[in-house]
Amino acid sequence: MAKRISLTRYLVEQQRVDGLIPGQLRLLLEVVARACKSISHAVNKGALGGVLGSADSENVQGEMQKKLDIIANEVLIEANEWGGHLAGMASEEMDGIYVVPNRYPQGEYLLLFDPLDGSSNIDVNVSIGTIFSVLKMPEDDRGVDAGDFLQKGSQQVAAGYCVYGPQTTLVLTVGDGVAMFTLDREQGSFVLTQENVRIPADTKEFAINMSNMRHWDEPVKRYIDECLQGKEGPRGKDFNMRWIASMVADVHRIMTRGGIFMYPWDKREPNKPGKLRLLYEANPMGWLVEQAGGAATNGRQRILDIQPTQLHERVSVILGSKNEVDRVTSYHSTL
Ligand code: AHM
Ligand code: MG
Repeated sequence: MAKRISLTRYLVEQQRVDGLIPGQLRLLLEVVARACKSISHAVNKGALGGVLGSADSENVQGEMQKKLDIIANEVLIEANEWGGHLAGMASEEMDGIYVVPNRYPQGEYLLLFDPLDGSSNIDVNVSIGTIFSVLKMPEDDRGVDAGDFLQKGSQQVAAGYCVYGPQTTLVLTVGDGVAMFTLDREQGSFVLTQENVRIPADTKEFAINMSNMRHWDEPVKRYIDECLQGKEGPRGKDFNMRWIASMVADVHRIMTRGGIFMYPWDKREPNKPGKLRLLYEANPMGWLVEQAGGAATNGRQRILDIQPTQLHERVSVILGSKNEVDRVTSYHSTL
């Protein structure tokens, strides 16, 4: 029988054998995984657990919160605040940062997350997920503040997501490629199911919310228009389309079989750079995709090179199979 490698063992080996991650970071990742397991159980219970529906509150971005958005946020905070590995946390669902209370030891890491991505899919039983990113506190910093979180994506020391779908799968990078772990519910542990995840450089599948087409900018219109022309058009091949409306699930498909995902800037709210958030969504997903051989840009610049200026900053996102992302990005400089 093939040897089963648990997430715990994988992380211990990354620490011990490869010296890739310090002990505190290993502990942090284990705690995040435990929190994801608990969120997965809550998601699974659905109506039986009384967790569906709206929470009748809005987050800082003016979006209606679902009960599960709030539950997932609390699970992540409660799991992580006491371990001594963190200085603070920031979440898509909280206005400001969460500083680890004085009664607990302070660590040197910062944890950022979108506790439950794809909220519109919760009540309809479609895949959703948790996205997280880990940064180090800037050196010689006394006391954590929001500015400490405004680091480029290239500074991340770990990033991952957990997709709650037909299976619960945790996908992780610590800068040494991407590994996938599937939750074994009977054993209660994540088991390594794929290492060295690679995204093919070419694809025939795109993911974008087509209902926004009339609001897009020319480069995105051109790219999609060429895909839609199929074999008879300039691309000389037929394309397929998928849009799950859960970034986690769309990115997971790309991790599994390639593809391109776009949530570009559009003219609906011209002052907003996009819908998705740089710190909680684009940076962790951008790094994971790059670690799997793909690319991630905002059309003009590599996502990981963007200097954030605000905690809840939004960004235009184009990521996935490298040749397609390069093509869309090149259309931005020629049009
Ligand atoms: P959320 O974090 O509030 O769930 O919003 C982000 C989600 C992404 O997962 C997804 O790609 C996008 O919003 C879908 O948006 P739309 O409903 O406009 O297609
Ligand atoms: Mg989200």
